[in-house]
Amino acid sequence: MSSLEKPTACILCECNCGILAELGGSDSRRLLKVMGDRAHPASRGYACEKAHRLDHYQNGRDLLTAPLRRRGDGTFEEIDWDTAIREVSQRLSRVRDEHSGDAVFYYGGGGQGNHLPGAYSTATRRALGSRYRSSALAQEKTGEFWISDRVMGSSTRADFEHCDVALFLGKNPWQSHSIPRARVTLKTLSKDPARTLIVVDPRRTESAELADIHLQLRPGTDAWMLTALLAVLVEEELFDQDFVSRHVVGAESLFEVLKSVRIAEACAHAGLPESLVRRTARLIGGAKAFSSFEDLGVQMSHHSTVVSYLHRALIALTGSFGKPGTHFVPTVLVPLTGGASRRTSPVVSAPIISGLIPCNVIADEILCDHPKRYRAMIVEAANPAHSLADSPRMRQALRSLDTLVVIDCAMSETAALADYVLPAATQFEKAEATFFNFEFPHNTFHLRQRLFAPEGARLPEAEIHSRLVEALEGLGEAVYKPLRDARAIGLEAYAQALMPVLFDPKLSGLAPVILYRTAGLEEAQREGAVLLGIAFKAAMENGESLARAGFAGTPIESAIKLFEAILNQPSGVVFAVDDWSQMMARLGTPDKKFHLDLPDMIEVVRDLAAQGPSARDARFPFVLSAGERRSYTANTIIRDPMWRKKDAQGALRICPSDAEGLGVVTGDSVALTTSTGSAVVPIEVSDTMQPGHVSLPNGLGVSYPSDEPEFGSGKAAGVAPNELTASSSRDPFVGTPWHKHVPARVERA
Ligand SMILES: Nc1nc2c(c(=O)[nH]1)N[C@H]1C(S)=C(S)[C@@H](COP(=O)(O)OP(=O)(O)OC[C@H]3O[C@@H](n4cnc5c(=O)[nH]c(N)nc54)[C@H](O)[C@@H]3O)O[C@H]1N2
Ligand SMILES: Nc1nc2c(c(=O)[nH]1)N[C@H]1C(S)=C(S)[C@@H](COP(=O)(O)OP(=O)(O)OC[C@H]3O[C@@H](n4cnc5c(=O)[nH]c(N)nc54)[C@H](O)[C@@H]3O)O[C@H]1N2
Ligand code: SF4
Ligand SMILES: [Mo]
Repeated sequence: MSSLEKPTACILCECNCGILAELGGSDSRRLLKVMGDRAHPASRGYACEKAHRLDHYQNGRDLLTAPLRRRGDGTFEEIDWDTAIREVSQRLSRVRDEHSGDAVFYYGGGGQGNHLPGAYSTATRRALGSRYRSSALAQEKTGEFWISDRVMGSSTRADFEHCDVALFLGKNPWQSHSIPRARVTLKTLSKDPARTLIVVDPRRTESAELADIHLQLRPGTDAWMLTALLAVLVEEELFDQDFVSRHVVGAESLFEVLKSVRIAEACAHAGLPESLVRRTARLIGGAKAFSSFEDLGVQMSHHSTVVSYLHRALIALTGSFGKPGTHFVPTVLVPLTGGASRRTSPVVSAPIISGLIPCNVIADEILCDHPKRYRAMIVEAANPAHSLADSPRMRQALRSLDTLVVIDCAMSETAALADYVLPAATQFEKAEATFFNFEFPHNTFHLRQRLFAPEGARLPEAEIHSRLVEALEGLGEAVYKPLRDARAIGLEAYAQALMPVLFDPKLSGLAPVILYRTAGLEEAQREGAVLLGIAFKAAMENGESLARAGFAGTPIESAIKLFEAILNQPSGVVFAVDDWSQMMARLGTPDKKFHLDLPDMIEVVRDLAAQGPSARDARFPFVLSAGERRSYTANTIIRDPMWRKKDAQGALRICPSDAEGLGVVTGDSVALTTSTGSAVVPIEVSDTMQPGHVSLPNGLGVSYPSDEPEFGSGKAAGVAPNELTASSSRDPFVGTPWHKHVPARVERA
């Protein structure tokens, strides 16, 4: 490692691969060169092509440099931090005092790699009495969380490195990753004749190209495909009878429905040859170790929650849990998953899963005269004006709020609508970390140290929340001073002095800020302070896993050892070591069994088996998948369109016969229309697509000040997918959107 090579992580997807960044340039503020960091315990030197373009994030032209306040005429003016903190805390506390903290809604808290803001924001929310919140997870994963919680009381991940049969359901890991070293794992699976890679996707994706079996079903028909697959398992007695009798409750009620399924018909509904579905069922049923992963292709499409249930049934009935190469429950530092709470949303009574309001009802919860509507909103490290369904209505909702405060490092579509924009340090201008830690049996955590001082007036979120909490609660030296004195003695004395704070009902909710102000960390790691509290909680809950990783002792001792290791290992640390033998005990159900007798799900499976997919609206003969992950897409984390080495305008992919029917070729533009809106977009004719299906990339259509004539100053490159989606098109149980199945019309432009 040269002196200019600094360990950090890529922030463009949830893998957060460890990288070494070579810093330089005239101002020494550029990421000149990036390579995979072999010392990172999970990615072990792996990085994909996107990481090489991170300088476009750090040096984006629309990064904010000062707090902004909206003027009466709608434009922004720069203000100083003292004014910003005073006015924001006054306006938010006024909403709280007039209507209760429930009227202050919090959205975001982190993107793909920055989860410390969410940890600090809990203190601000506590100070405001704000209880309702949401994040991107509530437009993708809450169906899976809800079902997993009901079936097994926990959420699982899978061990693709050691399985002999791998299934990707509505997931294209070649581009989207989500598992460590995805391309290496896919290629290894593909090359090994003793192992089978199965991909379920209506497109022939890069992952499907490598697969032994590609189930290229019709969009939105996964429920029929899975029902047929499970019915074959039952009919041919391919399921794991021993596992089912010992570890599964209620399988009979599902079996009863599956026995009545007309397999040939269900396969026909999915557009798949029955022989291929049977072959797939036999491979999965006969697997020594079966691993699977479902993602947006099913979670954002018809019957999403039912598909999550059928997927869980496939895991349980094949006994694919708790042994190498199958599914496991990871030890987590901060739990991100959870079941339904007893409360519902205040206006439309939507379910709250994992503590999150369904994203598709947020606009409904604002745009009404209901006394309990949200009147103020804090948006942090998220861009809901771009990422949530029906952007025109979302903009209307955000504009109608009494107060919108946005904490972001760039002038996002959401920041552009705010009353106050608070400029955050970028992820390389502060210490940051991800809580997407799902490795097994060795689980890893990486606190990245800051690479640069924040530019202009940008501040780390930890500092912003501390100032807000101090303004709201009068928190200050009376609390800080004794803790700083203890810290001067050592970490042990400090941790002891913290105990009364952590157990004080008034102060415990403000602990992240107290830690930040008193932990006395070096500048490059300062935002890591909250991790001492998180480590303590982990030591209380998962002491044995931490001890096996070398952090043994009382919870305080264990937490201090882990905290020190996190600070001293700039490429990441193994914080938990587990064993397959503990897995059954990790099921969160009271009897430690899988529960497949969910009457609501079984009823839907029965109904679906009796009928086919619903007929298409003749006005919209195409299915649009709005938001495909491609080589140079990363949500809206990088806003400069020049970061994309290819496909700068984000072409709409369409199959050759459909293109021929329209009389268009690659590079021509078409008009793409849905019930919500219309856009003109260039096409790419691709034989990876099937007739009637078109696919638009994710994360495009963000505005950016650019000199490039092809983009025009301040104009957006490409189509923002949610100008075309509808918030009513969503799962009936949990409210997740059906972005992958938007009825659309394609015409020559
Ligand atoms: N390059 C890149 N990587 C990313 C991201 C990014 O923006 N860019 N974003 C990250 C994030 S936030 C997430 S959540 C993940 C998402 O990762 P993925 O879920 O893998 O991403 P998508 O490309 O949105 O959808 C996966 C596939 O679903 C398929 N699909 C569409 N309709 C159906 C259907 O009816 N049935 C089935 N079975 N499949 C269908 C699509 O053809 C597509 O190939 O990616 C992460 N990684
Ligand atoms: N139609 C359609 N819509 C989709 C999807 C789809 O497939 N189709 N995918 C959905 C999915 S899976 C996801 S996860 C969401 C993602 O959507 P969002 O969760 O809304 O997040 P991002 O687009 O990742 O935007 C992240 C924001 O964080 C800012 N940011 C970056 N670094 C920092 C930082 O250090 N601090 C702060 N405060 N801000 C920072 C960026 O400037 C950006 O404005 O989009 C969803 N929307
Ligand atoms: S985009 Fe994801 S897989 Fe690629 S280098 Fe970054 S974190 Fe790793
Ligand atoms: Mo996502």
